[in-house]
Amino acid sequence: MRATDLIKDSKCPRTRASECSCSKVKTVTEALDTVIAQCELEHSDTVKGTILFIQAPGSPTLIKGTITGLEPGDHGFHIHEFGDMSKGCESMGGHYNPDGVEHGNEDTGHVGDLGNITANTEGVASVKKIAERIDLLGDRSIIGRGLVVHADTDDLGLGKDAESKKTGNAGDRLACGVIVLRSDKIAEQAKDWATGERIKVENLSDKLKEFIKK
Ligand SMILES: [Cu+2]
Ligand SMILES: [Zn+2]
Repeated sequence: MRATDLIKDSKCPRTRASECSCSKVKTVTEALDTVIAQCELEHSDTVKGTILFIQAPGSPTLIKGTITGLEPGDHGFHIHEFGDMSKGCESMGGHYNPDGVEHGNEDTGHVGDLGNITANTEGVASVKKIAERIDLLGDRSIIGRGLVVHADTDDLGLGKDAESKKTGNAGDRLACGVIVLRSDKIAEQAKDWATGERIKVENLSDKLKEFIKK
């Protein structure tokens, strides 16, 4: 599908909105740029956070951010199918599952399965992931979809009940947000998250991989 077809669509397949903001990612994809997206968590008085997603062509997606206001411990963390917040986090649908598989871990479960994030005793979770199966570029781009933080631990599909293979028994949806394409020029945004210094776009992916592993 071409970008112009998406714009003509009266309903966005990902956000269900009347205007589709995800069409812009098609233009970026064609230009083979590094893409940066972000998600601001909403719908909670206590749980707050901003998560960044970055992908260079041919590389995994790097996910980084901080979430505060959580109960200490593990919390399920997933990409859900729709960036639809018309009924809060409940309208975001199930886990993003383009391959029609059962819920599980980051390697073999739903594409949207990002396992757990762990909050410390202060209720702060630092998120740093190299997500091999998450794409910002191409037909399986997660831009326009939803990100959800859950109340309970995701059992990664290893529980004995049927729900384990569906949702990982991760419980209530505490906070969520729509994953949006950052509109700012990538070159101007390409700063080393460790030092704040400007870095060359062509080295961005390696630099971030280094940082994320620290
Ligand atoms: Cu979820
Ligand atoms: Zn899942």
